[in-house]
Amino acid sequence: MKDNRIYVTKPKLPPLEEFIPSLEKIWENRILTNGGPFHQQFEEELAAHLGVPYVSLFSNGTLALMTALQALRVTGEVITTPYTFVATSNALLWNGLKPVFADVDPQTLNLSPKAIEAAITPETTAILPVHCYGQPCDVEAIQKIADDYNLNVIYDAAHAFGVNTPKGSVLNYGDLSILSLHATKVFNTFEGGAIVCKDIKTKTRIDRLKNFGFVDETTVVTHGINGKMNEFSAALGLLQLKYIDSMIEARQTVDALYREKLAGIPGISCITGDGEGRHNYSYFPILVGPEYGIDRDALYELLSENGIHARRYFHPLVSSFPMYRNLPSAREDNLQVALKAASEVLCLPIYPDLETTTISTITDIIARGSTAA
Ligand code: T4K
Repeated sequence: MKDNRIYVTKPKLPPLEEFIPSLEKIWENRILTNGGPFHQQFEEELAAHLGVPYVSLFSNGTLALMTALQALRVTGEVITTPYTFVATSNALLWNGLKPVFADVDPQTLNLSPKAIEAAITPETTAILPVHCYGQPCDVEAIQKIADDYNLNVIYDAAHAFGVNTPKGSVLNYGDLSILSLHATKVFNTFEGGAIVCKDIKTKTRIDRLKNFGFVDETTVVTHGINGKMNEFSAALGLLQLKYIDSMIEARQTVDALYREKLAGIPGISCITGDGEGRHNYSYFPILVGPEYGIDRDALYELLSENGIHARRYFHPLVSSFPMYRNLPSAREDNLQVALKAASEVLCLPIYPDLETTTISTITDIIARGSTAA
C-alpha cells in the first residue's frame, strides 16, 4: 500500500538514466570499494566544491566523528551540546571520552561560548560543537576559547553541507569538521560521511585510521577501523554535485514560503540565522511557545492526524538518555535553554520538491491549531 504521509524529508535523487553509466563502469571495473576511481574523484571534486583543503570520505557521519576524535588523539573531557542527534556524544563514549554538556544559545540553539568557557576543567582537551540545523556556531568566539585554553575543536557539521560564513566555508573552522551524507541530509550518498581537514599529514592519518591502519599491503601502523565509502556511494555523490546548487535553491524557496505563511501566528517562531554567508535550509524548525493555542506535542499529533509527520529534533535532550543522565553536567539547571528548546521545537517537512499546496496545508493546520485551545 502506498504511504501518502508527508515526512520531514524526502531524499532527492538525480535522474536514474544519468546514474546508469557510472553503474556500468563499476560493473565493468569490479572495483567496488577500498579507494577506487570514483572514491578518488569524489574526494577531489567534493573538496573543490566545498572550498576546503582536504576531504576524507567515510561510510557514515558517525564513523567520521569517531575517527576524527582518534585522529587528534583526544583524551579526557570534551565539552559538547545536549541539543543534537545522539551520534554526537555517542562518538565520545565510543572513544572512552567523558562528555561535558554545556547549554546552548537561545537564538541559534548552538553551544553558547560563555557556557563552554564555564565548563572548562583541567581535564578538558577539546570542544565538540554542532552547527545545529546548519546554522553556523559562533566560530570566532569558540576559536578564541580554544586558543586561550589550548583545546582542539572538532565541529559536528553533519547538517552544514555547503554552508558558508562571509569568510568562506564554515567547514574550515576548528581543527576538523565532519559531515553526514545520510539519506535524510541536504546532500546524500544513501549513507556516507566525511572529515574535512587542513593539511596532508592529518589527511594521511585519517585515511589510515579509516582503512584498518594500513600504509601498504603489509604494513599496519595504527589501530584503524573500517570507515571507507564504497564506489556506489562515491559515484552517486559525484552526480549529486551537479544538482546540489539547484536543490539548495529549491529548499530556500520552501523556507521562504513557510516564513511568509507562519508570520503572525501567535506563539510560533522560526529560528533565524544572522543572515550572513550562505545557508543550506537543511531543516525547518519552529518553536511552539506558550502563547500558541496548544502545546508542541499536541501540534505534532494534530499534524500527524492530517498525514504530516513532523519531527521533534532534538527532543529528548541527549543528556537525558540513560548513559548520560548521571553526569553532573546533565543536570537540568545546567541546560535550561536547551531543555526549553527541546520542549518547544518541531521540525516541519522540508525538501526540494515539497509542493506549495502541501506547504499551505501544513501552515493552515498550524494556523487552525492556534485557536484550538
Ligand atoms: N551528528 C548529527 C548532528 C546528526 O544529525 C547525525 C545524523 C549524525 C551526527 C550522524 O550522521 P550519520 O551517521 O547518520 O551519517 C535521522 C538520520 O538517520 C540521521 O542521519 C540524522 N542525523 C538524524 C537527525 O535523522 P532518524 O532516526 O530521525 O531517521 P528516520 O529513519 O526516522 O528518517 C526521518 C524521515 O526521513 C523518515 O520519517 C522518512 C524520511 N526518510 C528516511 C530515510 C532513511 C526517507 O524518506 N527516506 C529514507 O531513506 O535519524
